[in-house]
Amino acid sequence: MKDPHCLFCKIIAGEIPSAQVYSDERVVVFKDINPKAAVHLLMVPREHIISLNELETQHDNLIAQMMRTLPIIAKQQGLTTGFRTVINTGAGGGQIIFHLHIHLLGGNNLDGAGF
Ligand code: D5M
Repeated sequence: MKDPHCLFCKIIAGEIPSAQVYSDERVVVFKDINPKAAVHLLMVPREHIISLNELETQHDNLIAQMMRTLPIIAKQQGLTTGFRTVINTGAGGGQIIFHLHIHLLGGNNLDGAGF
């Protein structure tokens, strides 16, 4: 489950500090260290999944739970008018940390398709 070289696995294990805003048995949500919006969170599965490319059918329930949890967290963060989610996949998609994560952004007037 845990990759000893993975930054996000270390954050999930509490070995590296983070500003955590939510956790349950399957996912952890913490503040992005380099925020691109007033609210910029990262939702990560506890399981070490590299990216969307590595998803298998066994992850279907996990992904559904993540999608359902995102708007709940957005509301808790005061994002009442909406929010943006971003998933970077692979180096060509701008992924830097190779542990699946969903960016949750808001609190600014986000427009267009930009990040
Ligand atoms: O985005 C990876 C994101 O991870 C990027 O927005 C910075 C963030 N990051 C990197 N290190 C940390 C720590 N230690 N805490 C919180 N956030 C962090 P990607 O989609 O892979 O390009």
